[in-house]
Amino acid sequence: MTDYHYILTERDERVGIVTLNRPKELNALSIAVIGEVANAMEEFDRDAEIGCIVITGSGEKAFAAGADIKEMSNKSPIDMLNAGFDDWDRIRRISKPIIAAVFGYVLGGGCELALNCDMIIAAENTRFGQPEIMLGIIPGAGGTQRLARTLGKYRTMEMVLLGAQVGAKEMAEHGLVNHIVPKGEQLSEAIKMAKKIAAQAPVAARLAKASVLAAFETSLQEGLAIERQNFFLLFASEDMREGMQAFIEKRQAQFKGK
Ligand code: CO8
Repeated sequence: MTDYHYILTERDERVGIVTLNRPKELNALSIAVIGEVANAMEEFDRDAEIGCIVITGSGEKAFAAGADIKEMSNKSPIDMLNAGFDDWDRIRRISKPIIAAVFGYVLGGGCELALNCDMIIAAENTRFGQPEIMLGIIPGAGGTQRLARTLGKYRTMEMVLLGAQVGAKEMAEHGLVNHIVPKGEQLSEAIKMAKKIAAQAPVAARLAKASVLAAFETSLQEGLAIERQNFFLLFASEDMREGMQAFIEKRQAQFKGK
């Protein structure tokens, strides 16, 4: 693996783990941090030995307290345009499932990074929020859109107009958090779930993710067509033959990602 400055990467069996590693700055997401996250995730995405990715933060206080305000404070629109924000889109295009293991403050870009993931495991002390309005800006990496699609208009307005923070319990009630766990257990719980995903047929897992994400981009009719095409495509995979044969022979399937 490449050496990174602001993140840590490790593997646990078939799970690739990315840890934001600026605890003194509450894991603030500078442009360099997001670039490294995108690079590390792409590396795991290309790696046939990895079946699922987990992202978390270091320290006790925050998964990530947002984009780096000190870095952004004197930027012009053109600076921002040239700053490499395409890295957010690279993270959005990762094809393997990603689980966020969050705790403490999950604010601004930190909240948007978690929402970019496919599942969220949250410690019970997690506070989600989009406080950008208090800095004279608005969310810029998907917060208004992803929250509105799941939380609905009114609660999202409260988050983005007041910067109101929302606890893990309420986010879970609205379907934005998969599981709430005691503080300190979020990473082990996320890895446990990631290992189960990584044991599935890899191509099916990728196409399952792509099909679910299509629901956010398409009409129902188009989304159903994408699902059906992906369903048919999997009948060309060796893993489909193996999965069904293993069921018939009452044994564990041995998937190869082919
Ligand atoms: N950026 C830079 N530094 C930060 C950030 C941040 N977002 N958050 C905290 N820090 C730093 C503090 O400056 C402090 O540093 P120092 O010790 O050198 O003074 C250190 O981390 C510890 O923070 P605090 O002393 O403030 O800790 P507290 O426990 O008192 O407070 C809070 C914790 C409430 C989380 C507080 O730090 C805070 O409000 N942070 C800012 C939260 C915020 O406004 N986030 C939104 C940022 S804007 C954004 O995310 C836009 C996303 C756009 C995405 C890009 C699209 C293309």
